[in-house]
Amino acid sequence: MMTWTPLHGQPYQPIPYHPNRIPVADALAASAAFRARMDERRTVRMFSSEPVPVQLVLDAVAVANTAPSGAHQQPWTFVLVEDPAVRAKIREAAEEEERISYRGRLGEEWLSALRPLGTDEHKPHLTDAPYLLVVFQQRFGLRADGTTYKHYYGDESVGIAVGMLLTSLHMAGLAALTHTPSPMGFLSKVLNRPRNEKAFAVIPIGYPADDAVVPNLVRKTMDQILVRI
Ligand code: IYR
Repeated sequence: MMTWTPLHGQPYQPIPYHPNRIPVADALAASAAFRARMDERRTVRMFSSEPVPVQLVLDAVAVANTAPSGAHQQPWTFVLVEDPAVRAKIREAAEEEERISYRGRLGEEWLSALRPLGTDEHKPHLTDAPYLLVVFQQRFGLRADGTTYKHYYGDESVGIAVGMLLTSLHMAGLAALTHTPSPMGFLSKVLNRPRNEKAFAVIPIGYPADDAVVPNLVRKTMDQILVRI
């Protein structure tokens, strides 16, 4: 395997691609099983502090890194935070922003959309879960010499990568929460990120607490979400 350098400006140099063809019967069985497993995924806000093998999280990040991205620029950086002091700082800053949000900044319409989820400004998961994974979006490419180049479809690319990350974590039996404290500028400072990166999501990862509860949500049905023409 070659080491990564920006593709930007390089010529088109295709290579053959022959992935394993899965027999249809196996594919149907595997996809039905996968669909059922994914239907069990829930966003969790109550975590156990029970330790989690770090390899499970590293594998999920490696899967996220396989996501398709605009011009294959992979405009993401994952910061895995275990240090309790750093996590306490993040929790303090996030709760301060959320207090302002929940006490008026969000507005009545947004607050009533959130009511069924039972969320509020208290964010114990930021310190309870064994890991906090902070996902940053690289707004532009930054070379070692300080020069920059444009990144394309950054929001879409990082969104897809986070989707793949959440899928992997779930398949490893882990719970996660896609938390987007707003504004998130404090994360760049606390985690000392370079000027081309902005925080995209904070993802606590761990096992659910023994007494965890989740909102009683119902998913849309296939006829509500799929149009076949
Ligand atoms: N960021 C806030 C509010 C919030 C917003 C949405 I949209 C949610 O789906 C959930 C929460 C918070 O984390 O509480």
